[in-house]
Amino acid sequence: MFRKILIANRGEIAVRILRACREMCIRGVAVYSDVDRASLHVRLADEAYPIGPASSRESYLVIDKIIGAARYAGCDAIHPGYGFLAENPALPRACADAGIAFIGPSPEAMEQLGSKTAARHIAKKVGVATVPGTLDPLAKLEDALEMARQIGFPVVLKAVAGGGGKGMRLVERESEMAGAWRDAASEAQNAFGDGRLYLEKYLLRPRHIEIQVLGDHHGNIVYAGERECSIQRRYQKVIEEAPSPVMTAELRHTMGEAAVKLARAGGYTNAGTVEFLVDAERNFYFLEMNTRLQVEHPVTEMVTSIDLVKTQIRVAAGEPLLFRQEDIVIRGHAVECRIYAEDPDNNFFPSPGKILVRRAPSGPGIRLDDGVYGGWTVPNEYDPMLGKLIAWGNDRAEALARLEGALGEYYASGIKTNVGLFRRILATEDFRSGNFYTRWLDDFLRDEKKHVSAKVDAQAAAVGSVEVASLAEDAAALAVAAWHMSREGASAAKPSNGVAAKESQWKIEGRLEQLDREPRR
Ligand code: MV4
Repeated sequence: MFRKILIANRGEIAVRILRACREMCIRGVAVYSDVDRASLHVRLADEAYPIGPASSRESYLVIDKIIGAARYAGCDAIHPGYGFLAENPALPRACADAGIAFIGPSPEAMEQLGSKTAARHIAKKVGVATVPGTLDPLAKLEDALEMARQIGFPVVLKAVAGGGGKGMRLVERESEMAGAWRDAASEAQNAFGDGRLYLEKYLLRPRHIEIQVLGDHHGNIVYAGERECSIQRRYQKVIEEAPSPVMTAELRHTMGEAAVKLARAGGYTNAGTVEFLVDAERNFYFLEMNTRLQVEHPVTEMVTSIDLVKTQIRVAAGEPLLFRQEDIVIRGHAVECRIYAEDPDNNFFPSPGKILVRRAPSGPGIRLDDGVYGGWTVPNEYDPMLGKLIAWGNDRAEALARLEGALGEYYASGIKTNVGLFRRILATEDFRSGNFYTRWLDDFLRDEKKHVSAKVDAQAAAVGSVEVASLAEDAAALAVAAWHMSREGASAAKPSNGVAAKESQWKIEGRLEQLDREPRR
């Protein structure tokens, strides 16, 4: 077993990995940028080393600095967490050169399964259904048009190097293709340095369900159930749960076998996730594979009792998996909320700043994986996720009841959080009954706005003033903001002094400005 692991990450995931190290009597080594000097992961580590300026391009993304710190500290392994370098095959290659173990798949498997089109080829080869579309990158716009005519509109253009909806464009009719092609290609070029695109049939209201796989270096690969991840905002997951409310034992088995087949064909080891779109008839289509530990891994841990991070470490050290497929049983239900420092009244704009007071929820079945503490300042430079609140229950209803209670207990002052959003989602009949799909949250947020807008319109009509009616839309946006505030409860920063009052006035002006910038529906 390893003696010392360097964690090439920050925030809650660095803390999570440090906890696994501690349990396994392995020393955990943190790295930190200038603005992370006082971060929780640094405080909880056995050792910590600075790796440069706040910008991740000059710190967390610099392989030489990570390897340098690992060498200096005498680490025998590196865990990349998620994001940053986690899916960059250059890191496992540099690890191999330095004689350090990489806690993740081989660079070859990462490349094979990380390229969306290469992975689609593998899926076809092993007989796993993919969404109809191109298997290879498209050479030119004309090819995209021809393919789209063949499979029928709507279609979606996606980046070969993509992920997270970047470089992705919906094309509903032929006339939209040229513009979509240009936009998607330039976005992909900017984000990934690779502007190549491929094309898929656009599925209308699919669910996003992913399968957790685990592979060791002895030829064993198993699946550890699924996670339902359809509740997303602009391609960012917001709530995840395990099991999926629509899953059956039979479908889990079929999807699990498909995921294992894919992982095996790609030479996969360690923890990975196979994403699928599932339609209303429960047909499933392979989407892409994530060759890393996922943000939402805790819901799987809660329902399987498997510690995914300890398993990753064991597997990377050459140990065989401790369980076979038939040993993995799903027990109960787990739901996770991603808590962000963002302003729900300002389009969920990041809201970093100093956390004044913070109370962590607790109680039966409650788990909080976070990377912050009261008195700490959330930096501007990174993803503003504060942590994840996870509730487990014997069934979905119990998990949701516990989650609701815990959300009520969560308190943070000094910064804005999205906690109020979860309470509104949890209150809907659709969410309660498990009746949702990938665009559900975007539709829900749009309808919330419309609802207030309609009320203001009705009032304007009653007043009979043209001037008032023309202002209705701006007023609606402010009203919805006020309505959110009134429902935020304890977690809203209430203007209790001059400074806060001034800030909210400034924000109202900011919102009005934003209304002019955003295209109106
Ligand atoms: C799709 C799709 C419908 N049809 N592909 C969005 C992010 C990227 N990972 C894949 N995404 C989608 N791909 C086809 N052929 C719908 C989405 C999608 C989506 C997927 C998962 C979760 C939320 C989503 C929200 C909008 C669109």
